Formats: sequence, C-alpha cells, structure tokens
Amino acid sequence: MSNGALRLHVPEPSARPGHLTDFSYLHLARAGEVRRPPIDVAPADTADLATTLVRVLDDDGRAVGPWLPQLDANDLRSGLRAMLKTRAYDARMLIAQRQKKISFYMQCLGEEAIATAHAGALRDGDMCFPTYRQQGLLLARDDIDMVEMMCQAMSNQRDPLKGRQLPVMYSYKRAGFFSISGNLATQYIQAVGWAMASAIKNDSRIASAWIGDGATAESDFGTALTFANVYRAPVILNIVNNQWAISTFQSIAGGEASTFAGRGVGAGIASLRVDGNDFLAVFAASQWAAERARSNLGPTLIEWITYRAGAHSTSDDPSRYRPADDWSHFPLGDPVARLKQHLVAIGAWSDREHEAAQQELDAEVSAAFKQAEQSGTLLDGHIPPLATMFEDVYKDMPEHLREQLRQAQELEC
Ligand SMILES: Cc1ncc(C[n+]2csc(CCOP(=O)(O)OP(=O)(O)O)c2C)c(N)n1
Ligand SMILES: [Mg+2]
Repeated sequence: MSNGALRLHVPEPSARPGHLTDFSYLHLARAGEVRRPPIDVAPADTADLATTLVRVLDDDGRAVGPWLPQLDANDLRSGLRAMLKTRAYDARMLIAQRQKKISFYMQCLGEEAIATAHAGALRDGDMCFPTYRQQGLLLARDDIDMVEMMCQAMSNQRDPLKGRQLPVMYSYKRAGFFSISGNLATQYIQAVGWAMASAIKNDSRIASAWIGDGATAESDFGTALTFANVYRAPVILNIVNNQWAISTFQSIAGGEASTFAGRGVGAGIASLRVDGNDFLAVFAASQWAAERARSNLGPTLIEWITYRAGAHSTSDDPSRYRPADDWSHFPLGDPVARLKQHLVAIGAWSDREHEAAQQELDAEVSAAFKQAEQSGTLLDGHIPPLATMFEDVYKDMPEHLREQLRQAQELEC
C-alpha cells in the first residue's frame, strides 16, 4: 500500500556480473508459429506481430513456417560466408586497435545476420542510413574493397575520407551506404527525408534506416516515425535491439513494459519483431518490408532481437556491468552457428567445408590488412595536410573559408 509518497521505477537488468541473466524477459515464440500477413496489411493489424517473434530456424536447424524465404543452398552458403567474413574482419581490426595501428574500433560480433541478410533484400540504388554496427552491409557486397575500409579505419594515405571521420564511420554512396554520423539517431530522420525525396521525384529507390535500442530514446526517433507514417515514406525502419546501449540495459530506453516494435504500431506503422540471429527470418522480414515500400504501402518498422556479444567499443569493459557468460546463455544463440547447423542439416555444408571457408576468409582478411598497412597506420603518424579539412564541402571554396585556411596555415608555420 502506498503511504502517499511518490516514487519512480528505475528498470534494472535481471543480473549483474557474477550472476545468471533470466532471459525470460525476451518473450520468445516458436519458429514457424507467427503468421505472415499480406504486404497490404493495415498497420493496426500488425499489433500482435510487434509483440511476438518472427522466426524461421528452429532449435534443430530446420527452416519452418510461413516466413520461409525462397533462398537456395547457394544463397545460404554465400550468406554464411558474408557473416564469417564480417566476423574475421572485426577480429583483425580489434587486434589492430590493440596494436595501436588504429585508434578505435566497434565490432558487430553476434549481430552479423542482420546487416548481411538485409543487404540481400535491397537493390542497387537503395540507400541505407546505418549506424556503426552495420559493416555487414558493406562486407556482404562484392564491389567494396575491404582494403579501402581498413584504410578508412587507419586514416592513412589511402583513406577515402581523408582522416575526417572516426574509424568505422565509412561512407559509400555507390554502395548505398550513407556516411555514418556519431550523433545518434540523426540518420533515422535523414533516411525518412531521403525516402520522401525519392517518392517526390517519382524514383523507385527506397531507404533503410538504422538505429539501436538505446538511441530510440532520442527525439529524432519519434520525429522520423511521424514523417514516415504521415507521408507513407518508402523506408524500412530498423531497430537493432542488442540488449545494451554501452552499460545501459535496453529497459532504460523503454524495452521493459513494451517492445520497441510496439512504438511503430502506436505511430501508425506496420511493425514486426524478428529473431535477428536467424539469417532466414532477417532476409524474409527485410524482403517483406522492402516490397511494401516499393509498392507505395509505406514504412515498415522492424525490431531485430539480438545480443551484442562483444564490448560496445574498444573503449568499453562490459565485465563491469553484465555477466561475462551472458552470450553463451542467450536463447537465440549465435547467428553463424545457427545457419551452419541448418546448412549441415539439409546436406549443403559440412564441418570440413566450414573450417576451410573460415581459414580462407582469415587469410583474405590478413592479406587485405597487410596491403592496407602499406599506406600507413596510426603508428607512423601520418596526418592529412591541414588544407584538406577545407576541401570537398563547396564546389568553389567561399571567401570566408579561404580566409580561415590562410589563417590556419599561418599558425602552422
Ligand atoms: C546523441 C548522442 N548521444 C549519446 C552518444 C554516446 N553514445 C554512443 S553509442 C551509445 C549507445 C548506443 O546504444 P544503442 O543505440 O543501443 O546502439 P548499440 O551501441 O547497442 O549498437 C551512446 C550513448 C552519441 N554518440 N550521440
Ligand atoms: Mg544497443
């Protein structure tokens, strides 16, 4: 009984270091159990899909249910390779940071299925507005040279962004990868604006917006949902719920009493809550959302349930705030192991092939790193010339910038 004194509720994770997390808060569903509505479903009629969990792969590696996508064994093997490549790339870059060859790094360990499977549902010309954990969108493509990505992370002489961006903040217009911004959530509203512009121009390209569970607490998130809903913008609104926002549990951003996907339904947007560690479910849901956008049926919000298996970044120590063995108990497992299990179950893969693919990709990443190092690392102290800071903003540099450049150069000598 209350004695009249008011108090706030401050959500907490179920376990801190040294204890066992109770993952029942995730509210899972069985694989194959969730319906797949037609793409012209009314947004309000997706309310149940925003609280349950769309899954295709079951615990035995069988692919079941209405969301089963049409992917053949070759597609699945290349999906597995894309995930393995992303994991190998991250592992090498993490070492590079420990060797002081790059200043900072962010891996996507445990979340590889989301970006790599989503990439397969998009078309050339579509534009992603990613955060810093979607390197899989680039690494799943054949036309992006990993060496160049490494050069960006090293800010070296081959860095296409000339040292102006933090490591991992890539930018690839030709690959539909909008420049990453460190100011969280800004890219969400930009994606909706880009999608609206595409429709205003009667173009056929769609946008894909990316945000983490924690960053949904930013006001740009709500603004983006309003614009996307009102104008039925051709955009996919991805929320990667990896349970943590640095040391802050997802419940602090509002994931305790309701789901993040539920925000979409509340804003009048068709929404899904999907197993983000299930490559097949990610592909199927992404394809469903892309088809809706391409058919002028408006935005789709998808909450991907996953787990950030590594540290937030190389500046973080997760053993301070969460149980060290959390990932090994996460009920949705490891996306790589789950797709491998499925491929083995259908007779399209083996342990031997898996090991060979892993070794081949490790060698590819090592060779790429050696090549990237030829253009310098953080250790050799290369800094792009000061003047480059003023370039590439305006076609013709305005007088006030020329004046600032002159002043800066005077200070330099
Ligand atoms: C506007 C803004 N606020 C705070 C930060 C600092 N910051 C960087 S990452 C991060 C956590 C984000 O967590 P989440 O959105 O869940 O993404 P995740 O790192 O889990 O992928 C914070 C608070 C920032 N970069 N921008
Ligand atoms: Mg997060």
